[in-house]
Amino acid sequence: MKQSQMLIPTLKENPADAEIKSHQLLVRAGYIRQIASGVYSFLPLGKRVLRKVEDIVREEMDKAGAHELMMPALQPAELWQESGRWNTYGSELMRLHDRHEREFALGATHEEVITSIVRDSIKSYKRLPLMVYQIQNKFRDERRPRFGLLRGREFLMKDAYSFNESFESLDESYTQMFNAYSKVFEKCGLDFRAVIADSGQMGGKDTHEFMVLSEVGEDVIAYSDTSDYAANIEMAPVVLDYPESNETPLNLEKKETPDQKTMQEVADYLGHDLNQGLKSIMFKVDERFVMVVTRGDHETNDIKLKNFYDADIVELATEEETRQLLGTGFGSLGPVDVPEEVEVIGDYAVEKLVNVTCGANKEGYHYINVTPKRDFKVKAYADLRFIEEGDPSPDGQGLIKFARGIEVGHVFKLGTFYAENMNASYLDDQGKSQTMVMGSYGIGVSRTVAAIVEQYHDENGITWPAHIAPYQVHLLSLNPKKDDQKQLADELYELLLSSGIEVLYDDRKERAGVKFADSDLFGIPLRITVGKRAAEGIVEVKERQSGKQDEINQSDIIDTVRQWFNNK
Ligand code: 9G3
Repeated sequence: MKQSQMLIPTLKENPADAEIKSHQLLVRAGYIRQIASGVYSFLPLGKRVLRKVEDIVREEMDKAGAHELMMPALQPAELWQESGRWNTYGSELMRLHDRHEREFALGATHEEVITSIVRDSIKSYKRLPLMVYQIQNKFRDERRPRFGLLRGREFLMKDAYSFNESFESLDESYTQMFNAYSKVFEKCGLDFRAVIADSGQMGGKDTHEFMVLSEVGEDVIAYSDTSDYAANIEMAPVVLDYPESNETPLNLEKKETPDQKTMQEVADYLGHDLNQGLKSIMFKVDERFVMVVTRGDHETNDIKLKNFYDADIVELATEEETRQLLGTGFGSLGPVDVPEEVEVIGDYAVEKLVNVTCGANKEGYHYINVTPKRDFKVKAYADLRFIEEGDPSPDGQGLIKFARGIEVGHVFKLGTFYAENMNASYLDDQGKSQTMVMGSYGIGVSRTVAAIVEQYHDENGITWPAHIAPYQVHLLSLNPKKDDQKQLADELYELLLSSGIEVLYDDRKERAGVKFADSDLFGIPLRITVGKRAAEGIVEVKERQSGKQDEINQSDIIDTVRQWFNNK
């Protein structure tokens, strides 16, 4: 392609709202443009990269025995009412009315649609397992879209669905998809980890997330420093056995703690460490009010809390709700003598404590010498806190460390949730009707493009892996006004094209400096520059990633380019 005829609007400066490298570089290099918060256009260079990633995904899905189809983005509300999810998703599910005032959703995911198709067309065990997939834009009205393509409101996803006779068969499909995902992300050149994840709203049990390691990742991975254990911190279990305390319980006492607001201030005022205080947080869990009590230095894990109650909604109680319930604000909450409409649950780390402090549910007062076993009742003790660095790895090998990750893939064992709710059944080999078992498998294709840029860039721009770049060769003619240079460059362009090499030709009437700067931004793996030595048939070849450059004779160009890519 000739740049003089293309839409590649490069920018010298980072756009104001772009905080991370992938967002900055994809915009500056003219790959994407935002048209609304979290909504992007892929311009020609960006579209070519998107297609390269799609093709890698498509190849591995097809090899895994999945068949590509295309479902609509417009989904009738009735399907989500059948599955029961119309009301479990709030304003994140984008909804609209058609001209007849009928309700629709813009597809955030397609479990309902595919189940409605399969239940009407698959009746016999002989047709299972079935694995289908699509690559299509999804719509999710994120509260805070940010980081460019990493968290958008319309984004490209590959979503696959398996329909199985049994959980054993689902395990096979799941493993096939798991392995296919590993190949996809290896081919994308990504440094990734498959981590044990939380199945969240989807029900089902096992799920894994594929995380690209990156400091700008929103997710935190808890991994073992000696084994291959890795889990999303949301679900990583704490497997500590807390020792019995050998302290003698002292008498409970109420102490004035005037103007001490934070846990640390109270601890300092009463002369103890954070871990000798109790932290009490009020939550609304579906319709109930729950006080979660943790050790002062720990944090409540709201995903574990949600799973403990198998709840739909978990959110912090407001200060006024708390005041109505307990007669005090957040500064001095505690589990001693709470009204029965407040359920108290504690993290395991609290159960065996002796002589600790907690709020007295009275402004400016705290209890000291609190012994949980003696001084307050809990509905239960459970694993409710976030795992921390240094905690033992749940697999019993080594200690936990943290890394940040970008979730680019997620595989789920759904079980029978959708098939039950939507009557997707089949006749088994005894002619008996059975409920189908399902899996669902997603890759964020547009998010993967951004994740690759996060791992492949330098101070001058993007440095794409060879098979992801929008073109293989960037051909520059430095001074098209000089006939010998223009003629050689035009010839080389035709030669490269006719040799089947993907070439972007910078034939613009721009200064050399502009061409080099844009070329570094684009990140195309090989650059061929036609300059002063054109008359001798000599051109310069430069590798974008390594910066290595040579001068070669024009007759060696095709072999040089072919060999370079064959080794990638
Ligand atoms: C919604 C909205 C957001 C959502 C969902 C539904 C996440 C939703 C989970 C999944 C599960 C798998 C198929 C591909 C792989 C992931 N966010 N999920 O179901 F209505 Cl607004 O999407 N689906």
